[in-house]
Amino acid sequence: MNRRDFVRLGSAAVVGAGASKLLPAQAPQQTPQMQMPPQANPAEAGAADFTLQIAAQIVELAPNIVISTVGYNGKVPGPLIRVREGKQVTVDVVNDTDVPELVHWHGLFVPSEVDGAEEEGTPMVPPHGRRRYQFVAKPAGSRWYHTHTMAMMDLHRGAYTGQFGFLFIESGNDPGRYDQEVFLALRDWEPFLTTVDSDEGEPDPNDPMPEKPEKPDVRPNGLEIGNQLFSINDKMLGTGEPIRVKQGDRVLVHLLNASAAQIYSMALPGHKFQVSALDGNPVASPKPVDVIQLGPGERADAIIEMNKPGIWILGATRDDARQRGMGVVVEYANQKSDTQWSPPPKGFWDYTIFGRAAAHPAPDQTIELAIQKIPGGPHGFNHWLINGKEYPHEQEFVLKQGARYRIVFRNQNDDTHPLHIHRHLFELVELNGRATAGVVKDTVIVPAFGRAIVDMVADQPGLTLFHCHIQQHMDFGFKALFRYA
Ligand SMILES: [Cu+2]
Repeated sequence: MNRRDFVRLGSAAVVGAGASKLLPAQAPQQTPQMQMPPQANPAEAGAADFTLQIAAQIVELAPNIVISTVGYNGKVPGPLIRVREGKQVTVDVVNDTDVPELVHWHGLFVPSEVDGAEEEGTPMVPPHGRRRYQFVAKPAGSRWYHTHTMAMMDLHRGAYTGQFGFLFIESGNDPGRYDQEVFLALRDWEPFLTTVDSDEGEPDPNDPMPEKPEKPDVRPNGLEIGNQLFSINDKMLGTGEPIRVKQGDRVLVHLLNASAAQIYSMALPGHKFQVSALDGNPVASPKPVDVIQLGPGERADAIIEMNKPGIWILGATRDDARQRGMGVVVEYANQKSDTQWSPPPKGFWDYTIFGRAAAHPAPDQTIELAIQKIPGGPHGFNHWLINGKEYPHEQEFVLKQGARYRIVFRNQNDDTHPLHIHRHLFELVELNGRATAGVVKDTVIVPAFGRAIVDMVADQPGLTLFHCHIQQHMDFGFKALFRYA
């Protein structure tokens, strides 16, 4: 691999001044990304476009705070993979660890055999072995790649490791003017098991909780995941390079929650995020918001207009997470002030504000998925049931190719879950009774005792995994396979 193939994302992962419509004469700046050579036909040539080497590595989160994990190519996040939509992509994965691995291409339309889910039949990358993944890059937008192994009680496997990276698929459509593009992955480190649940902030007092049972479950809760350290990409707040801006700049941020367990809300005091895409898919009604909330697996693309000079923290609204590293400094040119943080105006995240008035074709069939918790089950962990059963579900969910399904997620427990369906996109129809259209996602947060309804067209034949993107929930029963008839 030569130097051009890889980019060290660094603290803020600033990958270059972007396409500026206002500066048409300016030559595009050379950006150090992994770009596909346009002329190559690597499958014939035998060479891969990209190689991911899975190996143990250390990450210096801050001076004197160095953790040990497993990552791709010695970097966390792994290399930014940036390709044009429709391109055939060949990725060689070399596994320099002692355990079988998988790389999942999150949000892509790829066949089950290359999707990177053992449940769907993707072959493992054997310990000290290698496998070639080949797929067509689609659909366009902010996607990502990550390991999909089970971790169970081993907090040094699966999504607890540094095996994740950005995968950006270019559409060629006009992204609008921006001066700088940054990729920001939210992460936590050094997980431990605890009976104390992380503070996810105040619940919305107006949350209708349509799935709340009449009698509360009084069984004691099982062990939850806590974290000691937090970062954006590989750096704790204040230790990496700041995002350097000038007044009037428009900064395009690609946010990814790459945590195994935690939901995060992010803010930049004095500024708004103009949200244009969720999970990489353009939203019907782009809107400015003070806070972006992301569950594990989710992404958001937003433009920030830099019109409040100073030195600011773009950080987690949760104080303990931000104070222990989740943030990055945004520094205007020629400013000498202290680094500032102030809590954002009060509000609650609502996907439906990015939609339009609801109008959905009638579905061919409705699939109900009721999610229940068995608190503090075997090993002291909560176990998870879908329609009364832990994984596996043998023949419950059979899809007819081309049919439109309305899927009702009934979250009948007191936890919030980011629900992910592989290899497909779905459109939000309703969240806790609020109707919407034009919000297309691959992962949706269903609040505690909440209900989300989505429409999905069965247009990707093959085994399709559905699961909670919280690693511990997936490992302890919270997954199911959809099959095509
Ligand atoms: Cu969950």
